[in-house]
Amino acid sequence: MNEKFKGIFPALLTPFDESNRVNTKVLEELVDYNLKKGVDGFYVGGSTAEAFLLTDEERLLVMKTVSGRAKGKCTLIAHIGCISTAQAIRLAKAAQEMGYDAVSSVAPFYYKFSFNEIKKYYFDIVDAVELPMLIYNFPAFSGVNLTVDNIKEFLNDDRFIGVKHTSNDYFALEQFKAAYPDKLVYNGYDEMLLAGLSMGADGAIGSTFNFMAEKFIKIREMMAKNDLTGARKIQKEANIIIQALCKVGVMQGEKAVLDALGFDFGPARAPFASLTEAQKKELLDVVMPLL
Ligand code: MN9
Repeated sequence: MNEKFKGIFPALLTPFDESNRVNTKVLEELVDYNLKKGVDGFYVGGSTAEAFLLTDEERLLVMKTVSGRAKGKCTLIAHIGCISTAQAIRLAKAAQEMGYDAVSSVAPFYYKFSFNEIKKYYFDIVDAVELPMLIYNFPAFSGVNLTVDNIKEFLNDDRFIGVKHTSNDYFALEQFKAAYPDKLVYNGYDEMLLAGLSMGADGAIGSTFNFMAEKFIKIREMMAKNDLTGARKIQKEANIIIQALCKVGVMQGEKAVLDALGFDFGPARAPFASLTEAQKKELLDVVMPLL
């Protein structure tokens, strides 16, 4: 059953129109573009989608738009994480109605909840819906580090299918996989996919996959054939791009790249600042020749 969850999953970005509304048409175009490249699925409504800068109604619209376009064509995971349990359950129930294959959530953050509170948050969600849950561990942004021992308290339950590990602690990634070989571990930092795969990741969820999924699909194929030299060459090329994105702001930069590729993507939502023309030029000069 876990086979369909393995592979390369773009964490979809959210396009906005001139009035700062979610641009569903461009989102559909982005979905089609990536399906054509052969991605295995989509991670919908995550950090990369600016989830915490969207209203719940906008998050539902994003989920609906993607499922309407991609359902039946690939695997769909909805990130429904909120810091309120009730709000997260509302989104999770909607994901179930829309036909998503799984839900995922970052740990509730900001109030420094105890681990027991965090644990109850996740169990309340899986008790409320039939969909399996993928834990999203992202200590750098959420401020909550779910340790290997913490994660084990979830993975012992069948309803938890695995963990999206956005952390450069690759020892922890290896420890999850060693303890639970049948559960899923997704690599979270695209610039270290090679490391993640070599330590046992089943696939990856990433923001730069929005516009260069083919590179990561190839890295995964090469690693499966033990072609480390080939995989390294592509990772190196991708990392020149990611380094340029990090310099200007990853999400803003990715949107500028998609604009340059012909998608009417618009800027990231405030307080994210728009890129200056000089920043755009500096970025695109590095990125476009490598795509
Ligand atoms: O989902 C992504 N994390 C965020 C994972 O966007 C916060 C990554 O794909 C990074 O954006 C990427 C660049 O650091 O690896």
